[in-house]
Amino acid sequence: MITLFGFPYSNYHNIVKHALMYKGVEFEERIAYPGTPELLAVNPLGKAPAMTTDAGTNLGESSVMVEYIEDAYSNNPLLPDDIEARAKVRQITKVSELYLELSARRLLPFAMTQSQPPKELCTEVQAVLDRGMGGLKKLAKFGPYLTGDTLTIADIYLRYALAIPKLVGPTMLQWNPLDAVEGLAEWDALMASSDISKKIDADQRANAEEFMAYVSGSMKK
Ligand SMILES: N[C@@H](CCC(=O)N[C@@H](CS)C(=O)NCC(=O)O)C(=O)O
Repeated sequence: MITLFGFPYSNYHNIVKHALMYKGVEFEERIAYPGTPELLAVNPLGKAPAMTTDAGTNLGESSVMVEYIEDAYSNNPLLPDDIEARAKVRQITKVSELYLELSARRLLPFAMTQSQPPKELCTEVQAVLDRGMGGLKKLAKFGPYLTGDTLTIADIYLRYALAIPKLVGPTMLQWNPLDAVEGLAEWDALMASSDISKKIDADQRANAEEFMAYVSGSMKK
């Protein structure tokens, strides 16, 4: 059985968890925080999430894990058969990761400490977010899912990638990411309405206190 290491407060962890749940793959969720010996044993970077496959292979990087799950388990496909269409799904996934999640993540330390980031940093981050959103505007079909009538890896990835822009945007950039692309707010609500998303969001809320304790403990070190 697959073991998923990480913690439910993590948006990256939840990408992999959502894919496993959607595909109906049995897995054990083992709570592990970044940099701990348990996580370092399965991911040399010590980042969450990580995963041990049925065959005993240790994997890191959420996008790699999701692709592995798709390759290893054929039920409830998360990628289309057509290779051109598969590449378009991966393009949206990559845009979500590189331009929406990672750029906004630069403001996360300020959100955690409730401090104001430097203006220049906000300007830099906003420029990358605008570029990513500009790309999404052209790539997303909202039919109702990002590439048409079927949920794919891109939908799962964007849902959790958006968590960080949603967190830092309104307070630090006076910007709501859901207003940046027509149809995005409706898509976001649709994604949130699934039973899987509800379970993942509830698990995330339940992990908040423990995660905050981990953060304040690791900041004191
Ligand atoms: N590119 C990685 C990013 C994972 C990541 O940054 N996870 C965070 C938790 S949400 C983490 O482990 N942070 C601690 C660190 O960077 O040391 C992935 O896709 O899995």
